Amino acid sequence: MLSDKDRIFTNIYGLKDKSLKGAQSRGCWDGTKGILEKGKDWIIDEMKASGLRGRGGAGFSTGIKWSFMPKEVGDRPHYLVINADEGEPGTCKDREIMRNDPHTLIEGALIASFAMQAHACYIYIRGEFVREAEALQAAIDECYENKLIGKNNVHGWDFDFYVHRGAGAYVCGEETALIESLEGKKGQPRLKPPFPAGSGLYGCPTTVNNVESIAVAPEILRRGASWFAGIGRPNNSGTKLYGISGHVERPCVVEDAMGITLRELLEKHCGGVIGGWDNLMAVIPGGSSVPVMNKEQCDNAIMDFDGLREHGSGLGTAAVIVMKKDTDVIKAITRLSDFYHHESCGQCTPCREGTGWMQRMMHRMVIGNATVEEIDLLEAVTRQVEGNTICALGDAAAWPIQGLIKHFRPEMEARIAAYQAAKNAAA
Ligand code: L3W
Ligand code: SF4
Repeated sequence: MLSDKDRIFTNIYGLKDKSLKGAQSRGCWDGTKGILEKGKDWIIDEMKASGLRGRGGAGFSTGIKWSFMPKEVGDRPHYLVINADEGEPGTCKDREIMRNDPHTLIEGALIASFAMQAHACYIYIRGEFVREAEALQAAIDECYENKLIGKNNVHGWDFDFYVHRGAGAYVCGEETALIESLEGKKGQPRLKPPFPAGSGLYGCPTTVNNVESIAVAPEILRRGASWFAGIGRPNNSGTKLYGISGHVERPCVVEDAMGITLRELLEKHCGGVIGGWDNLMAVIPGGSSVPVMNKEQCDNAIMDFDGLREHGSGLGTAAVIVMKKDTDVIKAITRLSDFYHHESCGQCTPCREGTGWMQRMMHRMVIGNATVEEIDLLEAVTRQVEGNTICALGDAAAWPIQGLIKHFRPEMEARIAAYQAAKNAAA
């Protein structure tokens, strides 16, 4: 269990003063210049040693990602881009950072930019996050006024921070679509490689990181990599913001240790599942892009990358969507199929066509207007989409359905049988 002193975010519920003065009283911007004076190599090595894995969903090592940037700046400027296009269904953790603890993010952006020799950071914020963009801009303005950032600032590293508001496309959370959109183009993912570190924003070396990944960096560097690495399990270290929604008594966003069990997470912070643990039917543990788990899997689920992979699911964005026993899980996954079909950018055929096929089949499955053989056909469609697309949206559309078929096939077959019975009775 995470103690209060190990929490990085001290104002996640907005109960305290979020201004610069308030943030400084809680330790933010403390010793930032000293961190920069230790040098970029020290910072990157420390981030690697902390074991921090990207908090946007993919879990790639943050320190290793930073190390991919060219060591010296040549004729192309370096950029840091922060992905605040938080659009994954169920996910609302970065929103709380920007709204209530924005100085953690700005300080992290300065340090990360220095480590990667970038003088500019663009934050791409979801268009719907109006209040968050305002709160962030107010904090940025305070930092400029107090010379914490900007030209000739007190930290000795010229650094500008720009807020760019998105316009509502989920796919712009994919890093290369985000870059295209920042450049003023249609937000469609690019083929990788090249990765952004080689050719990113305006064709220049760029690193794209999630909000939480950047916001935790200052505390990791202040307290030391071994402190962060000592929380959680090897390869799955640190604290984590979990966003819990659905059928719990008190949905919330909370920071706790990686490696906490799912049951403890729900019972400690959310008052448990409505109707008690035995009333649980299913959980999507990491935002809508990871497979749904059944009750038996939930009984033994450990909330980290490896723990959830053991159950064929994933930590993703750590957005935990809880469903109690009377939930129509087929309908819930159908709703996700609608979402992915709507959000497909359409540039690759398996995703453009496949999300439509999956959506249409799910709409028949939800009322049972299908045959049992078509469940296998649906599974085959998901397998043809998975891994055959430019970006992860195709996988994200396929995996929830695969999880449904794997764990809730009897429910699907019963729905089909009931539909047939009703049809026969009416005939
Ligand atoms: C240089 C290499 N860089 C990998 C970099 C790459 C990227 C990162 C991870 O995200 C996840 C998915 C869902 N040289 C590199 C390299 N990189 N190899 O590392 O890359 P990758 O390809 O593993 O994943 P990704 O496409 O960036 C896919 C999640 O995103 N997702 C939804 C996310 C939603 C939110 C939100 O709402 N906040 O984040 C949808 O699919 O979990 O696993 O930076 O460049 N050799
Ligand atoms: Fe666009 Fe889908 Fe292809 Fe991603 S997988 S590039 S969203 S069509």
